[in-house]
Amino acid sequence: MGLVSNVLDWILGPLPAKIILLGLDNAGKTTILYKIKQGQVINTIPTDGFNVNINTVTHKSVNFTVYDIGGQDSNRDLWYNYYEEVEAVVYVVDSSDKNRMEESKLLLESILRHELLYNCTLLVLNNKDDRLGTCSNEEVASQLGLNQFNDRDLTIQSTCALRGEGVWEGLDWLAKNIKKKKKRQLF
Ligand code: G3D
Ligand code: MG
Repeated sequence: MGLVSNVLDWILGPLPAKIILLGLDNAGKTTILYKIKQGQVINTIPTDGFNVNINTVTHKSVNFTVYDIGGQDSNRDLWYNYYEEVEAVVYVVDSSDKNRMEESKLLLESILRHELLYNCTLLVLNNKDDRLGTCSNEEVASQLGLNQFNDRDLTIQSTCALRGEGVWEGLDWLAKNIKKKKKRQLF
């Protein structure tokens, strides 16, 4: 199967996949985008505190277009403009910010309820794990109520965006998952 899969990767070339980085402000989204960046980051012009950074990253035969969507919740209507054809949501949590876990849970629920994201894969990045007294993956999974999303492909990965730790492991998982999904659609 490994050989067949490798030949398919070669024939298909890098698969395109649009992913969106979401989460509360200050979680570490922009730090993550810059840590994985290849080439130039495109920045939209900030309007009313809303801005988007875009970068394309090729990793493990997947050509990710990564959208880092910033801005307050009050601008959520603008976020929806980026939900079309999204393959995966990368949801970033500040594991040291225990006071905002409930807020983060509500935000994640509202995002995943959106009809355009009904079928997308979910990668939760439990960020800032370099800090003392942070929440473990299990604690964050429980506080975000991730088990309610078990009908979709999901995982949680701890990261330290500042040092880039865990971020590539998260992308490895996404690449594997996205390739599997696309091959399932082909056959
Ligand atoms: P956002 O895009 O989600 O709003 P940013 O968040 O990427 O702007 O990060 C917010 C702050 O958190 C930044 O600090 C950034 O350096 C810090 N940060 C991001 N990732 C990590 C991490 O893994 N560990 C630690 N300790 N800090 C992190 P400043 O001081 O620039 O506001
Ligand atoms: Mg940001």
